[in-house]
Amino acid sequence: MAEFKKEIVTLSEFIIQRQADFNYAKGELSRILRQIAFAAKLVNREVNKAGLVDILGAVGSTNVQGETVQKLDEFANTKFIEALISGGECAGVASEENEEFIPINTDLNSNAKYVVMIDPLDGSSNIDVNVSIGTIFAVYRRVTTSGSVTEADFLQPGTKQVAAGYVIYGSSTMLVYTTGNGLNGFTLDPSIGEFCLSHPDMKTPSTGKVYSVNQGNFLHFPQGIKDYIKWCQEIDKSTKRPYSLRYIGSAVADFHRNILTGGIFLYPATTTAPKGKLRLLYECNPLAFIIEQAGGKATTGTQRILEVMPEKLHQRVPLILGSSEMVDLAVKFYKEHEEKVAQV
Ligand code: P6P
Repeated sequence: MAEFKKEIVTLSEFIIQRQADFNYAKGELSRILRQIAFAAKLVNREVNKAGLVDILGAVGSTNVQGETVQKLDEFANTKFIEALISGGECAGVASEENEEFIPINTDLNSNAKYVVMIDPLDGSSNIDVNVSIGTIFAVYRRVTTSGSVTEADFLQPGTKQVAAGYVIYGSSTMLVYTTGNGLNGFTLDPSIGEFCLSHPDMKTPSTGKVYSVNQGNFLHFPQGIKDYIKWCQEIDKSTKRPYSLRYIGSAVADFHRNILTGGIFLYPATTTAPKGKLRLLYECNPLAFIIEQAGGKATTGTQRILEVMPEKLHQRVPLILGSSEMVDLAVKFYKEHEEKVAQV
């Protein structure tokens, strides 16, 4: 009797299988997810050629056909927005690349119920040095009921997300997403051009031995964060310290490694960046939704990220996220000092 291999589950098949889990049974949210995956494949193809661009014409110049060679983050932005428009289910997009949100008012999207917030190519400055980069996205139901979307459709708290995910363009390209029923990772098989289920039901360890922070900002951190980082560096066998500092400078790459190994990522407020650096709508909220689905936590230091009420499209917030026990301890250090300062 022939032995049959374990079936390959493609992202498309998985979305259809899981449609029943979620009230996107009508297929609208499925189509948005499939369009995002399609655009990710186009971006992946260009990112992988990035090193060759100099031969083909430096990015931002014109190529032999006289076409402008787009910067890759602009290229990525264009491809994700075009894919969302052609999917017919997206009423508007807020992108890191665009100062204002983009209403989608085509006939095809006239009944669209969803809006998407996206960082099309986060960490793009790392492309030239061949470091992993990523796409981060969040999907919400629109709150306005007809006509063109308004800013209110985008200034929703992270708890209202119906889906979130990231793509990491690394040694392999993966798409990891959640619709609130667990977290699943798919690895692109270039030989068949399909994202295939490779990391079912992802969970992050409750603790780890890795902390990710830009140590160069140490002197500008709040005292409580400095105290926590010093704690990570102390020698203590019982808690497997000192921890290792792993910081790639590409949030998706640091986040993805820490989800798998356990760890904590910190981008706190500093004297030079009083609100932190990472953006609430299309970086912190989707990563917070994802990490919570994996059993981890995400906070500003004083508030659960998903409960922050957005005030501006490109709002920055301080971010501490990762393994639950590590986040809890970092917050304890942070609050202890804040309370001392308050008592002074
Ligand atoms: P810094 C990339 O520019 C990014 O937005 C994130 O991907 C990354 O985590 C962070 O900035 C790095 O910032 O200030 O440490 O270089």
